Amino acid sequence: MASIAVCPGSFDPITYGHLDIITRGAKVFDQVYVSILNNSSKKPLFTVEERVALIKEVTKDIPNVKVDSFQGLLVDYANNIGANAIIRGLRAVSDFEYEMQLTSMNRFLNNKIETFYIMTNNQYSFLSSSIVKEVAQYRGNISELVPPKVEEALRSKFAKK
Ligand code: COD
Repeated sequence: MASIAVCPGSFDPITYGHLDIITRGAKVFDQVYVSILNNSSKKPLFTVEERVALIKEVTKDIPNVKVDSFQGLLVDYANNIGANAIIRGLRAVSDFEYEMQLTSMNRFLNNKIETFYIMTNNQYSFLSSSIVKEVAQYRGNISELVPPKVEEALRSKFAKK
């Protein structure tokens, strides 16, 4: 049986921290779905379509990665695509409380789906999409934080604002 994992998130936008987790996850699982939560109550900087396109572009060299979006419960989505694993990244102790809550709730909802945590590469432990957006907004240097296509997309978003 093929091992299928979903790496869910907002990815608004994808950073080198996310990409590190995806790349390492793809070495362990046969297929990794990078799946964006389509949440109408949030106001993201990038539309779901823009985020899908950026993730496709930066993961194009990883053959076992698929990019998708979903609405509703993560465990239902995982079940629908035949995934029995969830991949999440852990940056610091501060992530732990939220992640424990998320994993416990997901296990309560469907105990056949296991969550696997990948510790961040130390060089990305301070990195988040929110911080990257803030630095980009004030024209700071983000070239070591996001892939070039994402940097370009951020520059053009903030040039319009
Ligand atoms: N290094 C390593 N990992 C990182 C880094 C970094 N620098 N930055 C982010 N990550 C990891 C995050 O820890 C996460 O695992 C992943 O990358 C994606 O990050 P985000 O911030 O884009 O994703 P989140 O936290 O916004 O995703 C939340 C979900 C979409 C998973 C969650 O809201 C969800 O499942 N919603 C669906 C509704 C549901 O099922 N709810 C019930 C469970 S509570």
